Amino acid sequence: MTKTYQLFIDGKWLNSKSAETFYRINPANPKEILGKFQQGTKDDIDKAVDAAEDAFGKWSSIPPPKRGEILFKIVELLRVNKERLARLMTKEMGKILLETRGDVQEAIDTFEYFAGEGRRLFGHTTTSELRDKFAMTIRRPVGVFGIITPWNFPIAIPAWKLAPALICGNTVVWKPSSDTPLCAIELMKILTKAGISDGVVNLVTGPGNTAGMHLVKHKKVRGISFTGNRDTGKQIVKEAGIKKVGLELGSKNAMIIMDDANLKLALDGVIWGAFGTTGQRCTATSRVIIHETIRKRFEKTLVERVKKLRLGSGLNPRTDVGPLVNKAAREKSARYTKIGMEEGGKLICGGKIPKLNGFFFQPTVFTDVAIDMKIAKEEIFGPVVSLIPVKNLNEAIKAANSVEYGLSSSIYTNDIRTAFEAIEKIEAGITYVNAPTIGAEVHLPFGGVKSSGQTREAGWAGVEEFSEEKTVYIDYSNKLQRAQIDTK
Ligand code: UN1
Repeated sequence: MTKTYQLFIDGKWLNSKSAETFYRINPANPKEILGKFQQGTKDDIDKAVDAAEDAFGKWSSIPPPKRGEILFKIVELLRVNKERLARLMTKEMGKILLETRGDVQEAIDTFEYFAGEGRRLFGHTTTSELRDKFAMTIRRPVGVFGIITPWNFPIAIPAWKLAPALICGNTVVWKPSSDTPLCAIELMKILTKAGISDGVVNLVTGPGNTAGMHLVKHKKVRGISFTGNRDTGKQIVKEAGIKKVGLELGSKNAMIIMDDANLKLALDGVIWGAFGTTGQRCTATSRVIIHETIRKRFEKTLVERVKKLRLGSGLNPRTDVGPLVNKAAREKSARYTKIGMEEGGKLICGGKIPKLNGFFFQPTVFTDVAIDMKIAKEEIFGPVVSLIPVKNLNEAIKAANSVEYGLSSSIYTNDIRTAFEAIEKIEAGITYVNAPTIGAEVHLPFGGVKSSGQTREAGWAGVEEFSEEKTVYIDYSNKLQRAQIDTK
């Protein structure tokens, strides 16, 4: 019997007013149905926003260290449930257990970091140009926040948003991806068990273009935080009106490998960066910009390694690469492979849908790719990597910057001058030296430039995303003092 799951609004599990549902299946075994979920509607969003608005006064007036105590409880519960959640996540979106454990760990780290922020949430004090006057800033919550989260990090990314939203005193309406509703429901259960009170976090599953967009447009919603694709991001900017909007969008991350690099290390980096999470990270290494003198040697060892990668269910400890999240994602990888060949890229490995039950695609490598080809410019979000040969660092940086995106980047070199030049000149929110483009840590800012987004989240940046800084002047001179005028 397929279990039916509900929405969570104002502390209660409810059916959607639409009375419509959708199914989620296991992408490694599409016959396995994981559950039946509610198709939330605009009415459900309205109800959730009202609940969040009602809960705001009480929640925002709790001292932040007390809110932090609840976040620490969430940490404990996530720890106890880590293995169970990881297994469920592997079933729901396909990545291997090693990685789903990492995903839950990222949520644990995030809640722990922000629980501690309850005792900081710093504003600052500064001088005044007038005598007997004090100047400082304090942090205030924004209000009701709408958060819209993707399926590729179905517990970690919600945590990046929920933890700072809650510690700063906001209340939340959360619309998760329809590919991972079960992970969202399980995380919601943990939040309630930890003592998050009614209306503070409300969960509405359902379609992005109706329920999600209604949340974005909603007059009572003061902030939106979205992680997902560029086109939805563009639409959100258009529709949100005047509210705080945070966007983490796609990318086309480049790894530069210079002729002096440790090639064994770079090889490990490409394998992990390009094929980890089956290439489905916004930080995935999708372009390898490689010095032409080492290119042939590198290609050979890369193909040998890629051919050894074992595809299969992520629950099997021998599996290296799991399935793509759904059929459409697999079609996209297949479509871009075809495009790559038509544009003159040289396919040296993979490129096919293997004979496996589930949405698998072979880890795929193209070489001789030019920067103006579609496979070098557009986000594929699958296990497809393109090698772009270059003659020197200048050309490498130019190639890295030739795309519209700029989230993560990396350079392999043993020359400190080369490394610093790349750090300075690559247009991206993140640059790794001698490490792949994936693997951000939760206490540092995360986010991109150009079409990758306009936000930084995680760490202190998360506090800034989810709070307003209020400026406070306290004049204790007992007379009218005019700034810019009475300054002698
Ligand atoms: C994403 O793919 O949207 O840095 C986030 C990383 C992970 C987060 C990825 N910690 O790869």
